[in-house]
Amino acid sequence: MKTQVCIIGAGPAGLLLGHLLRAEGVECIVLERRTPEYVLGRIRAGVLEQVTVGLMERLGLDARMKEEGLPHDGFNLADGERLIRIDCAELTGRQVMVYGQTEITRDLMEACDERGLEVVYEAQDVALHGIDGDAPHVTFSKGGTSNTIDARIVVGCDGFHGPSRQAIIGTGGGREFERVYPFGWLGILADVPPCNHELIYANHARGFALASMRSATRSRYYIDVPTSENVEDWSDDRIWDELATRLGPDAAPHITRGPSIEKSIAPLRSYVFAPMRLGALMLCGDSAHIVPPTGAKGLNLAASDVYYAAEALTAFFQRSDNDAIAAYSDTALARVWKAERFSWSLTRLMHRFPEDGAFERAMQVAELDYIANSRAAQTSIAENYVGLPV
Ligand code: RFL
Ligand code: PHB
Repeated sequence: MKTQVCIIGAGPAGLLLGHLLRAEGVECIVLERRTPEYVLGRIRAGVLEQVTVGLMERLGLDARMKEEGLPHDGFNLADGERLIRIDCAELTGRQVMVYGQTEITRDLMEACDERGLEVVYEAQDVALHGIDGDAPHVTFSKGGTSNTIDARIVVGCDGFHGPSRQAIIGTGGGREFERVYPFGWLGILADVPPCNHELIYANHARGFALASMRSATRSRYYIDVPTSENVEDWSDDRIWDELATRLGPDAAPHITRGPSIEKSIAPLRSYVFAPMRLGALMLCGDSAHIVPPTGAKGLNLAASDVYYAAEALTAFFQRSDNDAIAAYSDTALARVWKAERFSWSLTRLMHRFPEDGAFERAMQVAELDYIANSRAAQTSIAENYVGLPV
């Protein structure tokens, strides 16, 4: 097989990039290790920035998002006593969209046939070759048959555990920056109405909690737990009790309990791999960076990488212009680092770290009080939350 761009991974980054390239007449093939059902079964992001919404609009795949998504003007920080509302719409003129990653992925998947985007699911043993030259190829097997794709450019959209970043590391290239946190988020999804019409991030003496949602009838909640914890030890009742305590007196009376339809623990990590390109291989999304979910930035960063990558690849294949590909890593990383900073600082502010003493706790109290009383501080948080410009 031969194509212009071989994309590895059919998560949101890979599918978005594939559709953007097809819309510009660039040939591409997407290779995905899992089945479509498996990809759709992963419950992840819920909050979309304008960059992500804008790409779906540009593709004309925004109809269901406009119909079912929930535009939010703001969100809340809870400090155990009060709710501090961050009014993003008033402070920045922009909103965020609550629409699940599962739904975006479904919208992108369902448009593949009609738009001629070829996705090979259940592609096993995907391996990258010759990425430091200008004639790379990708090998994989499917149903016991070995296949080779010759491409001009390979884009790694294969998440944190995929082979693309490892291919760069294998050449001795690149540098890793990492911070692992001493807790994970235990998430619960349930078909019950949300306890509040906007998200609440809470810092309570017993730990962090987040009240989020997918729709008016489906709620998503999280609490932080030590990384040693097992999800089997957390009955639904135990999670609901903990949420009611941590979310505090404003929210607790409005929590509707119900059976979980999904329950899992996700570790928290900040990670950046630089550069995000080596020769003919570009990295997008979680393959190059991870943020803790506290700022709702992961999927949105994947979308901004894809935006830059699509522009660069279109210039290259339509006009033989290599400048944007050469600049891709620096351009993408400038935005990535700012989102890393925001996610890290919000994580620091809203969680109780086991190593923290009285001083660190006093810093959290002072910062929350500052935010509660400063329009400048609220504006800074709001502009990062709605997403910095691409
Ligand atoms: P993905 O979604 O991991 O997709 C990568 C795809 O590559 C495939 N793959 C391979 N394919 C072929 N061969 C191989 N060897 C392969 N290895 C892997 C995988 O099967 C998969 O289909 O990465 P992508 O596309 O970069 O997207 C990134 C986002 O998924 C991620 O950043 C977000 O989910 C992070 N995140 C959030 N982001 C937000 O913007 N807003 C949020 O509100 C938000 N909440 C969250 C989150 C992530 C969470 N977890 C579980 C990590 C909440 C949680 C709990
Ligand atoms: C979610 O709804 O899953 C969600 C929302 C906001 C976050 C993280 C996750 O910061």
